[in-house]
Amino acid sequence: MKRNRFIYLNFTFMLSVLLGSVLLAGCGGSTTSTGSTGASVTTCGNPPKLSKSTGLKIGFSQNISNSPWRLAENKSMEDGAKAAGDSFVMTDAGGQDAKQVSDIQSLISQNVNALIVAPLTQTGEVSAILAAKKACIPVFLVDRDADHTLAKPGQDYVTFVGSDFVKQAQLVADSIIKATNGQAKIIELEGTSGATPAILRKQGFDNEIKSHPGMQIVASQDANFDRDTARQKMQTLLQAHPDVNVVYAANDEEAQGAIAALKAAGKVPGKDVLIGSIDGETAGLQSIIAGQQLVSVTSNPRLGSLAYQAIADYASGKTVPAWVIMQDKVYTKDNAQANLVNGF
Ligand code: GYE
Repeated sequence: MKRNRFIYLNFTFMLSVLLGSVLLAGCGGSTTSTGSTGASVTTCGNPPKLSKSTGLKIGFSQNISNSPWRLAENKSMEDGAKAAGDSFVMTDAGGQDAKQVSDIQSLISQNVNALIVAPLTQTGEVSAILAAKKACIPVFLVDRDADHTLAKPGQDYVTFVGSDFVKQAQLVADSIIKATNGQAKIIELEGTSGATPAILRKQGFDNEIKSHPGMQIVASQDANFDRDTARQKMQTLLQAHPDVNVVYAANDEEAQGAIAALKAAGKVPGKDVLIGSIDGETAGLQSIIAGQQLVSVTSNPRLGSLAYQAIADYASGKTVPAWVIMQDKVYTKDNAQANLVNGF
């Protein structure tokens, strides 16, 4: 009797173990443990391996779709999926970290094979990136990176596909230093607070002008990478600093806002005030051609081909570098017209 009971208990135990693992596999879960570094380690790889290599279901989490840059990026991601023969689901967080976290969670529960995430900020989406890892879904960050002290490329996510933001800002600074002979009173319009390109573009610009004592930043404000926010901030800043002769804007949309505010204040952009920014969007190129903007360094939004190449390489077991760098160009009056076709 005792022996029968033992066999029975043993049987139910084994049955529940079996059932548990079937359930876990079904929802794409994994067993996790905490390694010596405190980082979570999944049984499906660090980062998780791709469960298949063709006919993937790709989830793309966009942080906001409010500008030509973002629309060009969305198209590039969708086109890339088509070209690869993958299916594509996209979410749009409307500029809210909390919404982007729940978007990513929803893509995880839709059992996507891989996630492409354009995080709004460096820290805001980290919890969701780690949740995807836990659910055995490899994550590819595009356009903006995450804080490496909280989530590491090559470990928690596969890679960051995007531009060298420090270099972009250095190139803008170099153009401005040259055009002003190192004498400038500058208004700096920053990008969305906490976003990688905002942080690194400020760092790159501020460091580059440091060795030129005649280059002085008189005011620096967050304009959220947004045209109308920049216009309003610029309007107020111009009242306090009517003698500025340079605007450095973190993207072309902000530069467009600054140009509008300068015109409204009776100033001639491109003459009274030189403007430098980043992106290479059509509006920026047209402003350069019209003599109203000095320079725009590209930040190519068409990251799809690099992203899907990284996914294909990862699926075939090739090593994907922690950073897949998008190469950028400098647009000035010398090449703006010829590159108008590359605008967006
Ligand atoms: O420069 C800007 C956008 O994250 C690199 O974000 C991107 C930047 C881009 O809003 O226009």
